[in-house]
Amino acid sequence: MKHVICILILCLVSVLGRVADIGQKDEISNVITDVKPLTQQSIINNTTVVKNDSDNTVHENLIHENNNNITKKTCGAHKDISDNLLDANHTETSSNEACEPEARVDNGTALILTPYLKEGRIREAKKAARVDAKPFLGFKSYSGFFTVNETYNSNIFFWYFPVLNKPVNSTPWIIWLQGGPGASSMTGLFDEIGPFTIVNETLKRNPYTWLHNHSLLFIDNPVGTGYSFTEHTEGYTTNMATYASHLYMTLYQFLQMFPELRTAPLYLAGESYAGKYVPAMAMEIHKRKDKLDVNLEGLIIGNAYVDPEMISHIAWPFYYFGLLEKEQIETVKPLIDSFQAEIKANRSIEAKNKWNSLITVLLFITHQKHAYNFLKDELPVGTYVKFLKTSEVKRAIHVGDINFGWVNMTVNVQLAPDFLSSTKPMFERLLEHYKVLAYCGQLDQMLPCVSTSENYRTWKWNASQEFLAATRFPYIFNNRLAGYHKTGGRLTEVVIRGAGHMVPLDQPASTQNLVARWTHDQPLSRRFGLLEGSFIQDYIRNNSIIYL
Ligand SMILES: *[C@@H]1O[C@H](CO)[C@@H](O)[C@H](O)[C@H]1NC(C)=O
Ligand SMILES: *[C@@H]1O[C@H](CO)[C@@H](O)[C@H](O)[C@H]1NC(C)=O
Ligand SMILES: *[C@@H]1O[C@H](CO)[C@@H](O)[C@H](O)[C@H]1NC(C)=O
Ligand SMILES: *[C@@H]1O[C@H](CO)[C@@H](O)[C@H](O)[C@H]1NC(C)=O
Ligand SMILES: *[C@@H]1O[C@H](CO)[C@@H](O)[C@H](O)[C@H]1NC(C)=O
Ligand SMILES: *[C@@H]1O[C@H](CO)[C@@H](O)[C@H](O)[C@H]1NC(C)=O
Ligand SMILES: *[C@@H]1O[C@H](CO)[C@@H](O)[C@H](O)[C@H]1NC(C)=O
Ligand SMILES: *[C@@H]1O[C@H](CO)[C@@H](O)[C@H](O)[C@H]1NC(C)=O
Ligand SMILES: *[C@@H]1O[C@H](CO)[C@@H](O)[C@H](O)[C@H]1NC(C)=O
Ligand SMILES: *[C@@H]1O[C@H](CO)[C@@H](O)[C@H](O)[C@H]1NC(C)=O
Ligand SMILES: *[C@@H]1O[C@H](CO)[C@@H](O)[C@H](O)[C@H]1NC(C)=O
Ligand SMILES: CC(=O)N[C@H]1CO[C@H](CO)[C@@H](O)[C@@H]1O
Repeated sequence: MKHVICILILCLVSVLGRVADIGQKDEISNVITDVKPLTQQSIINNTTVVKNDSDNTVHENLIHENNNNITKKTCGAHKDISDNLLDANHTETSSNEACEPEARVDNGTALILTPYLKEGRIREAKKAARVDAKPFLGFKSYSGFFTVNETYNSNIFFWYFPVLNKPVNSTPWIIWLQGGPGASSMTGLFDEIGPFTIVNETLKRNPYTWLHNHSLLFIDNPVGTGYSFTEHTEGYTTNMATYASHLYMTLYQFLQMFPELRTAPLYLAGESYAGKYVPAMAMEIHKRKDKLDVNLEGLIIGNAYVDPEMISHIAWPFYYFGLLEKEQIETVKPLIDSFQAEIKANRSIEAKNKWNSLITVLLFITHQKHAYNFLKDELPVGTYVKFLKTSEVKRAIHVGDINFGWVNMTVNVQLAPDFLSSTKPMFERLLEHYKVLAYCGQLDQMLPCVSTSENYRTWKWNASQEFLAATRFPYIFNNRLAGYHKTGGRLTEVVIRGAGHMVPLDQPASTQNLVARWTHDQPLSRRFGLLEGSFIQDYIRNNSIIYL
């Protein structure tokens, strides 16, 4: 029984780009029940503090239009700017007290940057966000929070690394969004593409970091994920419009602090459930491109969940990989049928529950612990959490005493109504303006390449024919076959050999190379000119006698 429960827990977090620790039952069940009421109601009912005062420039419209009647705070009104901070305690401050917002970077307080930006204190914000490089092998970085919903005091955590030894304003930059929903982008940072990783409890450089050729911005999204937080149960995200708008507000504020990135080519990247976040954020940027001065060039998705069609045939790859026999599929068929019926009826929450059950059963029958790489018994992920929770690190990255969970199940459950949403129509629009790299780890069972690939072939945009007609080439890296790639009509599809769900974790070297080449418009691999359809037809004609 325990086995099943553990697997169920695993499955609850399954489309995530990450896997829960087997055996962490207690932690997870705590998480599920921790939708707790706000402790300091007055903060919420009293976010509107004072109107602007003459001696301060308050920047209007910092936040998204929806928000523009909310907070105007000034020092002149003798309200501490920290009213907006997590531990706000409405203490009276005397009138002759300095009205500079404090850089509250100690363990006890999170660094909320929004109040600085509202007052145009950009330089101070940047200074406060600067991370002490000492605990991080000397890498320069910045971190902090941006408020995205003042009513519920919802704040998004970011950690930004400017590119090394290259001009920031012209080198491509990448925004990384983990899947989940509810998985922290710190997994992307420490276990996949960031400059350092934990090896045997020690921080080590990651030679395959994407930072060599890009500036990197990691965002914990949606609210409640990783170090991002909200103070109210209503603050959780339940739909695409909300996370799209929160991501946009985060970017808007971030660019005020780092305007040098406005000209640098921007790529939005993520895996798994980020197949929704990435295009949703891109659409928001696209719709507001007159207002937001940014140079969006493309989208990168890995083993992405874009459309319900991609998950509806989940049992078959188990069968084709030889893990499940036909008779077993027959046994599971009633569950498969009922899962597919929920998809057809567009019932998100029910479909998600049945999908969880189905994977639980498939893993149980096949005696697997997870479905992220069928050649690996264990996934070496999440070992960074202990390091990230140390006092020294928390102080350095300005997160105060905010709780960190590498997967927040509350976020995961709250977003269930979004489970069956599709971003396929968004990709169909975005491909007319931006390029898209869709890579796929071949050994993944959650979002297997065959399912994602078949879905891409149903996308209709003005150059879909070019994509369908394009030749697929071997992807050669270090003189070895590393996968396959195909490009047509701004869409590049790559299969990475020997990788599972988390491609940069399993094949870091080839993935690093692939992404850098793609963002720099370089050929991905040596070309093999003889693989066009017509040549293959000749080849079959000329050689068929050998085989028939
Ligand atoms: C705001 O205050 C009212 C009472 O004045 C209370 O009923 C309500 O629950 C509060 N709202 C929030 C979001 O705390
Ligand atoms: C805010 O400040 C501006 C310029 O200092 C002033 O014109 C305006 O009336 C003020 N608004 C309020 C609500 O005090
Ligand atoms: C804050 O979030 C709530 C719940 O999602 C939403 O109803 C409200 O409009 C948001 N407020 C703003 C200012 O965006
Ligand atoms: C924004 O303004 C409207 C109209 O003045 C008001 O009804 C609403 O409560 C305000 N929203 C917030 C979050 O203050
Ligand atoms: C808030 O201030 C009051 C009065 O100064 C104090 O008693 C209380 O402990 C403070 N609360 C926190 C959370 O700091
Ligand atoms: C980690 O430690 C174990 C045992 O001490 C050792 O066998 C292993 O080689 C180490 N791994 C690395 C990458 O250093
Ligand atoms: C999940 O997010 C909520 C809201 O920020 C937070 O209260 C809770 O502690 C988080 N859980 C974990 C395990 O991080
Ligand atoms: C599914 O339902 C959601 C609302 O719950 C709706 O927005 C969406 O358009 C529906 N999708 C389909 C394919 O009918
Ligand atoms: C800082 O956080 C650590 C644990 O993360 C805790 O042990 C310590 O007491 C905290 N320090 C302060 C000043 O809150
Ligand atoms: C597709 O549409 C975009 C935007 O209108 C245009 O720039 C592009 O050239 C078109 N591509 C093709 C192949 O027609
Ligand atoms: C990536 O950066 C490395 C180190 O600076 C450089 O050698 C390499 O050419 C770069 N690759 C691309 C595609 O720009
Ligand atoms: C709605 C609400 O709780 N408003 C309170 C805001 O704070 C002031 C004093 O700071 C109270 O008087 C209000 O009742």
